[in-house]
Order: sequence, then structure tokens, then C-alpha cells
Amino acid sequence: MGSKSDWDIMKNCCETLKSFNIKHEVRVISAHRTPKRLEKFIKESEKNGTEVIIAAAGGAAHLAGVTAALTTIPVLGVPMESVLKGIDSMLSTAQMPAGVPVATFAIGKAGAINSALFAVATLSRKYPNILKKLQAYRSQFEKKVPKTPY
Ligand code: RP5
Repeated sequence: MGSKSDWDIMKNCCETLKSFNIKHEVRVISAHRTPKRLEKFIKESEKNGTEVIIAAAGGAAHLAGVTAALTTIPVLGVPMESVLKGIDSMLSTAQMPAGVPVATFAIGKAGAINSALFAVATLSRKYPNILKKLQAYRSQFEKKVPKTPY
């Protein structure tokens, strides 16, 4: 995430990953404030077999896009809420030029959770144990939604 101030929202992403026992690392790295840290992190990620990177940033949110420009590891972007209610973050994250994709999720908490679930779904195509957990999660989810509103 681009700032420690994003953690309150992005902890929902980590909690979701943890609930599926997905090994992950959490870092504060800013495309604007700590570009060298970003470069180092990407080099390490390519060496250590990282399969997905989730990048959360707000405002002029370049983190996901710059990350995607520097690696072929799939990048999932989560726009953070901002003074412009996250619309700036969402457009900055989603409106990538053709050739450098960032899969962009909803602004804020829903995006934080869904980015994790999307990473889980992606990994589940390769790891049968993750697929089992995802199927169990989906069936529980189904049971939790009432059939009527009263
Ligand atoms: C972005 O600027 C961060 O991702 C954060 O959402 C936003 C504000 O950062 P702080 O000023 O709170 O550190 O880079």
C-alpha cells in the first residue's frame, strides 16, 4: 500500500488472505515517495516466486500502474478513498494505457476484500487445496444470504 494510512482499509485484504492461509507479505511502498523501495520489492518478488501483487493507493494513485510497468507478475489495484471520495484513485488505477494492465477493484473496503478473493480464485486454478477452501467459502456465503428480506 502507498501509505500507512491505507492500512485501516487494507487490513481487510490481509484478513481475507489469512482466512484462506495464503502466504503474503505486507509493505508500505509509494510510487512517488519511495520509488527505490518499489524497485527493490519488485526485484525480490520476481526472485521469490510471488504469484500476485495487490497494490493499494489513493489520490494520484500510481502504485499499481508503476508496479505493472516493472513486472509481468499480475497486479491487482485497489483504489483508496481520498479527498475526492476515491474517484481520482479509481481512475488513476484503472485507466492504464493498452499494454500494461492493472485489474482494478472497487474503492475501499469492498475492493480490499475482493482483491484478496480474486487472488485466491487465481491461485485456486493451480492449487487444489485453495480451490477446496474457495468452494467451501462460496457455499457458506450462499447459506448466509436470507431468501427473503424479513
Ligand atoms: C497515497 O496517498 C496513499 O496510498 C494514500 O492513500 C494517500 C495519502 O497518503 P498519506 O498522505 O496519508 O500518507 O500515496
